[in-house]
Amino acid sequence: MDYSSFLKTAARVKPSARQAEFLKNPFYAFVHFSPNTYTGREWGLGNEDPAIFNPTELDCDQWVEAIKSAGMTGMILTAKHHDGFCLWQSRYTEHCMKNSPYKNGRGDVVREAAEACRRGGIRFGFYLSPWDRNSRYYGADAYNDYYKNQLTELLTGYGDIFCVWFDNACGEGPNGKKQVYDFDGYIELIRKYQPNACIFNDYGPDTRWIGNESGTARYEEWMVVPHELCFRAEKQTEGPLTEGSLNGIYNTWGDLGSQELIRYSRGLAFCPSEVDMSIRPGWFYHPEEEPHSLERLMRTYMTSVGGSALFNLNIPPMPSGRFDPRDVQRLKEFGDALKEAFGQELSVPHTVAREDVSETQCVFRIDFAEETAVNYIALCEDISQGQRVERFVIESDGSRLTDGTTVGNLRICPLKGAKTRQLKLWIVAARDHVPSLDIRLY
Ligand code: FUL
Repeated sequence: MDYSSFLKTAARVKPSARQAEFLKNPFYAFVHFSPNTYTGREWGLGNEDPAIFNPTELDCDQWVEAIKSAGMTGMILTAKHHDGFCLWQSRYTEHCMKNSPYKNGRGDVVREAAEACRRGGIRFGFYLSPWDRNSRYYGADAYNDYYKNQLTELLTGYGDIFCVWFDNACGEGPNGKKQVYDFDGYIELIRKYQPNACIFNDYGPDTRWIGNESGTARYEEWMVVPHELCFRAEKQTEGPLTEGSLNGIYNTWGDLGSQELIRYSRGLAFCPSEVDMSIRPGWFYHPEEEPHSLERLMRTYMTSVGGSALFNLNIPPMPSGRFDPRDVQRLKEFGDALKEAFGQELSVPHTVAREDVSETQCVFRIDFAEETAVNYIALCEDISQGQRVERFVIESDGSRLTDGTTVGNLRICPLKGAKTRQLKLWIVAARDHVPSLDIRLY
């Protein structure tokens, strides 16, 4: 295969319908709630007494309201974390709400959260930790059945699920053994009962881990990545173009999608990355911690959602079962700041004209009726066609304002109120014919 056909093949790696749908709402919430909330731990030991889990003022509507105030459109609840405690009435274990004093052992936090999401018009999903430090089955085949039984309870009892989240954490269980997870079996079950749910795992199939928990996204983020990395996603091409190997590729690598890298891949997959970060240092609630600054949250949004990734922001409920007022306030400030920045597109009349320069280069000329201050320009590729743009430059009245590499799902470029009569967006390199681009000005 010659180099240009290789790039065209890479440009044609496409999202599934479920991924394309998911990418339309890239900002959603994580909620970490478990016995850890009452012990101050981040990873529970698995031998916690279920009686300590006792939210006396549980208010999932308060969660949903706070989540919505930040502009988030979904919630993923830790139905079970590594400590193995189940936030619902599981038939398969006693280590669950049945033995919590909450509602005299009849409580179901998963149900309350799912119903609050439905009432509030946001999507609901769950995290079911494969690592389980409580289950006596852990370390044997029986554990995979146990896990699948619990998955089935969650997939069939709580309405539409938009995301099933699981990591690869695999420590020792109560009997000192580690587990070989049947991820293929888990995925099959999710597809069977909730075919529209996106599945997050470090290695795909539908979304993948950004590689850190500090909210740091890559400057150049590709949704088209080597199947060697996302081996649970569908392999859509053959390879390699150049003999070599990508052994050892991992989410923490700085480059996961450039031409220089993918030429060694044995096949490419479509798998967007998710930035997962907590609003505070810990995933679970610790009263002494403070929420991150508004500035940090905005920066993370700009580089994740605004850098073609997804943003899953965790808010940990307090032992009472409510969000901390400090977090509620920060979420509201965050939502207000996002509305202020992106609530309304520029109203100054302008025209956009496209001129193709070569097969893979073009220029968009934006002419304003009058001199206009532009804070942001946001670009979106038509990703149903794949991801193509590799480099772009933005000029104002002949001088360079900014430049960048990938566009993908969304690229937000801050222009800091630059005053201009004419902007030019040069697409300097693309993997195939430059796709139709949606250009928004703020
Ligand atoms: C990790 C877990 O070990 C952390 O406790 C947390 O749940 C984070 C979101 O995922 O794998």
